[in-house]
Order: sequence, then structure tokens, then C-alpha cells
Amino acid sequence: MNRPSFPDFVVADGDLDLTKLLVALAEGCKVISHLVNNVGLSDIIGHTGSSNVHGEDVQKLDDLTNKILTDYLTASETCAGFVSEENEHILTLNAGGKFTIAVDPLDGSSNIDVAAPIGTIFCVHERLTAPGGDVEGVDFLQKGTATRAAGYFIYGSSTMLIISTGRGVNGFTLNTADNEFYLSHPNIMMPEKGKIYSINQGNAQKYDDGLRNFLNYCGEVDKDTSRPYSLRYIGSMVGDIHRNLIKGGIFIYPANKGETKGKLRLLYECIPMSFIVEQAGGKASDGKMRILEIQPTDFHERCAIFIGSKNLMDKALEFVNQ
Ligand code: P6P
Repeated sequence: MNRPSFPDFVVADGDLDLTKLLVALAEGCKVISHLVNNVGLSDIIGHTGSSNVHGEDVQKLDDLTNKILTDYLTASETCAGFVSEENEHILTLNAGGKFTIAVDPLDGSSNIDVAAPIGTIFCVHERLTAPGGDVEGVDFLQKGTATRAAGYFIYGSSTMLIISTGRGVNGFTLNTADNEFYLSHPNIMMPEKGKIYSINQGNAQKYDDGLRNFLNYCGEVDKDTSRPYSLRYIGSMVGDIHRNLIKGGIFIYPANKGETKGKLRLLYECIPMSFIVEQAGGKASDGKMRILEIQPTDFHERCAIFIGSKNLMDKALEFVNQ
């Protein structure tokens, strides 16, 4: 294959400890990719019968992918701490490690049994406490502007790794012939003008008037602005945002009327996806402020999110802040 492999490419980034962590993460997600692609032939489809810290049904694959990630990241010896949608509390993996990671092990897992795209979302920070002891809350409750690396693995028509370490966004595709990730999408830039909007329109009655006015705007006929835009929503944040990253568009999961928080989690969904989109030239906001500027106060806190191409973001925020 005459393309750089992921390990070759990320070693060039310079930080050997970070490279070890990211390579270990990629190895674990290769195992997850194989499990997802064969889920219908195994007994790991369906629910565990338990619910997570958010009261949501836990799929068997949610539990298994979480375990795979902790095993591989522990083996990296550089990942000190782990916080996950599937764990109520933070975990210390390697007390001597430099980094902490926040993960959604299998975002969109309700799509597992319908073969729709799902993904693993990750966000890496440097720990603030001295290596040697257990990690503490402060090691995880850091703003997105301090992110060292973030991205996602998408298990779709192909398995891809989309990653940024703060110097642009690169995409790697898993070659099924040799089970290696190779650079397939160098320096991804999100189209400035998008024509796709992604939102659960079924909840429209619960939205504030400003957002409803934006949705009406998207549906109006206007040749100069290529409207009506297309509504694309598959109920998988990774799938919806990845499509919009490549084709242009906006994804919105708002707070309902009278509420301030949405459904999606700040640490391991909104911050990493916002880091990627901003590095690719897009924008991400909770409706009032940059997602990456929000100071997290709880490991599992939620936030509203508007994320996407500049033209749609500017127009959406204009409507919602009228
Ligand atoms: P709704 C999947 O459960 C998820 O966390 C995201 O991946 C997705 O964007 C969202 O929830 C879908 O939520 O309420 O529209 O079904």
C-alpha cells in the first residue's frame, strides 16, 4: 500500500507517549470493527438488561467495547485515566501515565441491530495531577481548548479513523486485506457552505421558536441560497456529523424549550466532535458559546450542540439568538 499507515503518520507528530496511546486505541477499535461487522452472527446482539448512569439500556456490545478499550489503553502504559459513558466513575489505568481519555465506546449503539453507522468517540487531555498517583476529577474536567487529540472511529460502509492532534484533520481507512489503517483523507476541510441539516424533526414542538424559525428557513424555496436544504438524520451522532464533515451541513441536538441542556454529553461526545469540526474549518456552539470554551463541571454533563459548516452555523445562531 503506497499510503502512510496510521502508526507511521502519527509517530511523525512527535510525542511518543501520545503515539503509544493512539496506536493502542486504534488496535482496540480494529477489534471493535470486527465485532460490529459480525454482530448478527454472534450472541452479542441485544441488551444486557441493565441501564447506564443515564438510565439508558446498555447493549451487550456497549459493555464489551468498553472492556476492550480499557484493556488496550491499559496496555499502552501511557493512558493514566479513563472516563466513559458506560462507567459512572473515573478509572485509573496506569498511574504513571501522562494522559487521560474520555470515550463514548459505541455511539449510536441503538443502530447496531439495523446495520446503520455507529462509532467510537475519543478525547485525550494531558493529566493535570502529577504522574504516579491515581487520576482525579480535575484531570478530566478540562476545556476542549486543551484537547491534545480527539476524533472518532466510524463503523460504516468502511471503517475509518478521523483524528486531529491540533494541526488539522486526517482520515484513515481500515484496509480489510491487512487490517491496517492507511491515510485516505489527508487534511479534511468541512465545506463552508452546507445544504444539509440534521435534527430530530419529530421533537420540533419541544423546540424554542427561534430554532423552529430556522427549520422553516431551511425548508423555504430560494434558488440564491440553494434552499430548500435536505434533512438527513440517522440517529447516530458519528454518522450524521461524519457525513456533514465531508459534504457540508449542520447537526443540531438542542435543549428543549425551558431547558438548558440537550441529550448529548459534553466530555465524550460534544467536545471531541467540536474539536474535529473546528480543526476542519467548521464551528460548534451550545447556542450561546463555543463548545470548546465550556468549563466542564461533571463527567457526564450534557449540553446543547449546534455543529457544522460556517454558513449554516451563522444562520442558525442568528435565528436562535433573535
Ligand atoms: P434521538 C444515540 O443514542 C445518540 O446518543 C447520538 O448518537 C444520536 O445523535 C442521538 O443520540 C439520537 O437521539 O433522541 O434523536 O434518538
